[in-house]
Amino acid sequence: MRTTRVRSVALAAATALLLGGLAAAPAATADSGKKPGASATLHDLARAQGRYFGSAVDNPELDDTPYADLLGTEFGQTTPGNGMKWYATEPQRGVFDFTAGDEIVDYARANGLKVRGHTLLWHSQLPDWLTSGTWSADELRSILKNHITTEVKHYRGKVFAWDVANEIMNEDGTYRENIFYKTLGPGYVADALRWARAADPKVKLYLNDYNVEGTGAKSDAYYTLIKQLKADRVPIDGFGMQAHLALQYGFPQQMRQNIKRFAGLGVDVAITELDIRMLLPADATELAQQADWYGQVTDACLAVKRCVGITLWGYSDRHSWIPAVFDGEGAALPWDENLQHKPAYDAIRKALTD
Ligand code: 9MR
Repeated sequence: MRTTRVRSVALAAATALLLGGLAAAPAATADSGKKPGASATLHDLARAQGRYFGSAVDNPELDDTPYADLLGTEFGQTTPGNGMKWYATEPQRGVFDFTAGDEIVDYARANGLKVRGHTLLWHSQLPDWLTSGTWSADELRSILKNHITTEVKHYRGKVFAWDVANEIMNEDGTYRENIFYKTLGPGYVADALRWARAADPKVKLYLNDYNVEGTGAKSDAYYTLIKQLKADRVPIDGFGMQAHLALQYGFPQQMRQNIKRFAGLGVDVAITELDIRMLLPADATELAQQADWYGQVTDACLAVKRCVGITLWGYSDRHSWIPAVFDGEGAALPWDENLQHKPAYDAIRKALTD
């Protein structure tokens, strides 16, 4: 299975190169200072505005050649959907396996995409040995330090940013009681950031979460935390807003102002996992509203200089985490299941062009 995947990726990469450096060609357009033309990709348009436009990818999706080809041509950035998570990278204590993450890094390199690392620490998708063990604070601290140090060193120079800590806050702005918080207390966040910095002085270090796109208790908690980390000289470079939005819950309040206030703390902001789901079946009204929202998110990012880029959590309805998790919901991406553009695609294009 693994061999087949690697081979098909290599093949896709070779094809891309044979086709005349699809990844390199648009670069010339943007770098030459000319306005990208009608054939420009979303990433070309974003790059002309000093941003990247990307999409996550999960390893098995690389076997879907038309999907992988379009990912490699349309986008300038990717994030592994699962391949760099703890369960995948340290399946046994002290035994590391970077096969899945490396596969995506290789694909990204072959296609000229840069990579966000996701994620060093999360309450979910942890290996059983970690969750089922009983650890003293000293033991868990050393396990966490070793995990972060080893993974960050492995990907040094290969990822430009890390989601160091993912989803560490509750909706009410208190710390999530994950295994690290329960055993180590809130100081684990600063420790994690420091260990990541020690392992790679150049990579951008992010905190990342959902339901933080608008103002509210959860994004306030991150605002306060990042302000404190800065005051304490803890390395923190960015705040990731996942942006898993749903039409039925309304557009996040004051997204632009919220991005702006984080930028005001002296950190970058990235839209890291954008998708906009709806109740199925999708009708024309919902798709139009979705398009409007995609345009609004893009506008909100472009309005703030330190909003560095946008990543879709998969770009087509063909591969999306949503139907499996939210019964009766989906149609969340700008490309449909047949890799055809939806109204959302045109709305993003328009926002990136205007
Ligand atoms: O896309 C990921 C999916 O394949 C996994 O099954 C799921 C497990 O929770 O994680 C998905 O990605 C999540 C991301 O890592 C963090 N933010 C929420 C994303 C959607 O669940």
